Amino acid sequence: MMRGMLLGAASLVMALAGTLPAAAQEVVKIGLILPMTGPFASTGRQVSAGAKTFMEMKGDTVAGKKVELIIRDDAGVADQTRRIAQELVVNESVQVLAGGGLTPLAMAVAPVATQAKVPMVVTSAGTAAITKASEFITRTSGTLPQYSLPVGTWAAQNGIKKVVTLVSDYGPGLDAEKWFTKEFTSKGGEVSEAVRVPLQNPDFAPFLQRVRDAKPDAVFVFLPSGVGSLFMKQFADRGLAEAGIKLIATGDVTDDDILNSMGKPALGTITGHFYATAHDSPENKAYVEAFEKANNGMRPNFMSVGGYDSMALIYAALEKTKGDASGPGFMEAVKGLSWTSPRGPVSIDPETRDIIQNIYMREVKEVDGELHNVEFETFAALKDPEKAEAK
Ligand code: VNL
Repeated sequence: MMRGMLLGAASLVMALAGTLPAAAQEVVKIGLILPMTGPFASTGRQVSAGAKTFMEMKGDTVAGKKVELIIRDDAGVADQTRRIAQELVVNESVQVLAGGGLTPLAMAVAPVATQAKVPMVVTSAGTAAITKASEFITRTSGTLPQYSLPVGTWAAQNGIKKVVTLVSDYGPGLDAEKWFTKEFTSKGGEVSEAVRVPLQNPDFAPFLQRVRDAKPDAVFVFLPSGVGSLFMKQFADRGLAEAGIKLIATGDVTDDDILNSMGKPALGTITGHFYATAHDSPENKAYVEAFEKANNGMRPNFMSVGGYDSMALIYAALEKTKGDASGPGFMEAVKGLSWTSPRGPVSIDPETRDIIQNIYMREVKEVDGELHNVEFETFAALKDPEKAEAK
């Protein structure tokens, strides 16, 4: 009898010893797949640095679980993104996927997320249709319709009558062209020509000549992050500003990461976007400070905030599910989440799983000897217009 009790107590102690450390070490693995090399490496560098900054600021545990971030390079090639996503889910037992540096890369993950029921948090890509490709996709960047519509409103209200649009010829560019044009023309403006440039290795010169010949009041531009400096140089070389053509764009063109290198020709450019390094809030001040300290003074751009907020979203969802990362429950938890981002207040639209956020109109100005996107007007709590229209 006594011996049995002792044995029972001993095995209870052993059982506790066996489970406690294991429970304390339970891990949630997050697979972040990004273009860390190739022409869009700046996006991978910024997104991964933003995600890591979140973990440095908020710690690496949530809801009693240890968070492990696995970063993989897809070099911007969609077939690789899909292969890496599969490999991470099957061999590494990753419970949440994140990344999607460009639209084709985000789209490549959609079937993997659906099949494996693994959530995918899109940090960067901006084509509206992406969140429709899988019930398991949510997004912390935003959509090109969201960034472009306010630029159309602003242009119509600020004496611009005739515009030529110039966009990269793929998903986000076509979305930008459509929503700038729709808004601008509905308010009385005229879009006289729609120019589309190739995504890969663009030479803007012949396209800028077409813009110049059309003699518009302004050219509205979307180009993916990282391409803006080359464009700005050719815009200046071709003398479009001297010809009286104003540059208006989505903030992807005056990306904070490379804005300083663009120099004087960038001054006065008007853009719409969700994040500027110069955004004035205590949350952003803390973010910029932590980011620059951890990254040798590198300036955080909007891509980094997509990365930071992907972790903010994952942490908040896991808190809600008490650490359970299984797909369907996680996706339910994501719907309606809200938090204060370095960009301002954000929430996840429970109907579309896309992000609801402020879009700011900004002007490139010199502040303390550096170029910045300086916000001057806010379009508050915008939903993705493409999905709002479809309803
Ligand atoms: C996309 C959209 C890519 C906006 C971007 O930079 C960007 C995309 C790489 O959807 O492919 O700034």
